[in-house]
Amino acid sequence: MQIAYIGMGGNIPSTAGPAEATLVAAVQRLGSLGRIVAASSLYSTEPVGYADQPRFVNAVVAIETGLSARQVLESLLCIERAFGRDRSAGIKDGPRTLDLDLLLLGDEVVHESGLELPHPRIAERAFVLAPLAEIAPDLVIVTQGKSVKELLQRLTSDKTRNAVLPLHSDQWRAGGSGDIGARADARHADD
Ligand code: PH2
Ligand code: MG
Ligand code: MG
Repeated sequence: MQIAYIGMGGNIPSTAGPAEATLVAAVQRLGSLGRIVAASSLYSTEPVGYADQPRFVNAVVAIETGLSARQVLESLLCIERAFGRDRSAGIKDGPRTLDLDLLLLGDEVVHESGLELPHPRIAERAFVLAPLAEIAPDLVIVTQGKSVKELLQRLTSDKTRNAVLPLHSDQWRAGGSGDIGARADARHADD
């Protein structure tokens, strides 16, 4: 078993509703990959790469899984399609209903076509590092030789102040990710 960290994002409505509702529904589907052990808050984030589009909703979840990196990737693509993602259409870095990125799988380092681990752009993206820092601040990204917290500090400046804002969402906390908090509380009560 290893921990897979999955980046979630979206900025246009899917059949599940607006991006927030898509992520709520999608995290439930992610339960089919293994046991969800942590989920960040949702964040409202400034689009990176292609500016002329709505803000994104982003989050990161951690899943304990026995699947291989390829198997995780295939499952993520399948869930993206279920929420209307069409990879043959659209602009690079442009609007999307749902994007699920495999960021890390344990300490695996992989350089294959269509599959790079750790995710090659992890250190440049506050919309990934901020939610990841919420659930795994001391995790070291082997290819960077730095922890998530250190990488995020390096990115944070006045310019990026409004780029990544936590979003309060009852829907998200009441959905798949809310169960995690409840389980942690229950465990604490038994201790
Ligand atoms: N995803 C991209 C490109 N730009 N910007 C934000 N804020 N959030 C994303 O998830 C995102 C992006 C390509 O996957
Ligand atoms: Mg992607
Ligand atoms: Mg992406």
